[in-house]
Amino acid sequence: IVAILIVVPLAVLLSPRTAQFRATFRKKCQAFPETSQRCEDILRTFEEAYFGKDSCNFPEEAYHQLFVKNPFIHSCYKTMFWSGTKDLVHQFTEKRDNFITLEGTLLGHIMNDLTWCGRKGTQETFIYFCEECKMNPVSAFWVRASAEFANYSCGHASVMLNGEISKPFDPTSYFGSIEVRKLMYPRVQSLTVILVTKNNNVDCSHESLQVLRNILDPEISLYCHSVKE
Ligand code: C8R
Repeated sequence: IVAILIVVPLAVLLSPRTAQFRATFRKKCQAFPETSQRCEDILRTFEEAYFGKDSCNFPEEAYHQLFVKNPFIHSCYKTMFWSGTKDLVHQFTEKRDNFITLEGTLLGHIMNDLTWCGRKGTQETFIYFCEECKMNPVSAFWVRASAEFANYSCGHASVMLNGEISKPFDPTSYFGSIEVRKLMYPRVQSLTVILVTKNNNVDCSHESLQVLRNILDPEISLYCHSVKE
């Protein structure tokens, strides 16, 4: 009985979840009327990236076709980045159409909150134990997507940072290690930090914003406002 109690749930966890994953993917893809006719094609291109591959040392280049075939179509000057403020930034941008986050774009919206991976010798999607290695199909997707999103941005960009953590700007985050480094003058003219705090005891003089200034292209103006949550 003990063996059954262990083996059966494990077998369920390790079995392919292709149909379930596809249903979720299609549903989220349909939310974009302008591309809803192409969802099957988008799904196929997406699956080609990881089908038959193991999760570890997964190359971000695997998603090259996905981004070539589905370029961004939003206004590049509305770009809103974030780090450590995922829920807050989406509450903020939901009500405003002058800002767009990666999750407001087709691929970012579909992949947000999903986990997926393949396995050698199968043409299936698995959804458990996919993120055990540093570079896995999920992290590789966000590496590629954040680089594409930042490369596409233009004009006056914004970023919402968390004033309640020790490093509101963390050079090892996706924002700090990928997006900031892709912002180049004159395509991007300024970056405005929205530093969110709970009780105003953190402000824009925070040392971690100096680190941001030092990494950002010197010709790009850096502005900052601290706001109370
Ligand atoms: N970006 C990165 N990671 C994202 C993401 C996204 O749009 N969307 C989701 N769901 N994730 P963090 P960060 C997941 O540490 O590292 C882009 C990934 O699984 O708070 O600076 C976006 O454009 C990832 O592991 O922030 C944004 O500007 C965590 O959420 C930065 O990069 C990352 O959350 C945010 O990445």
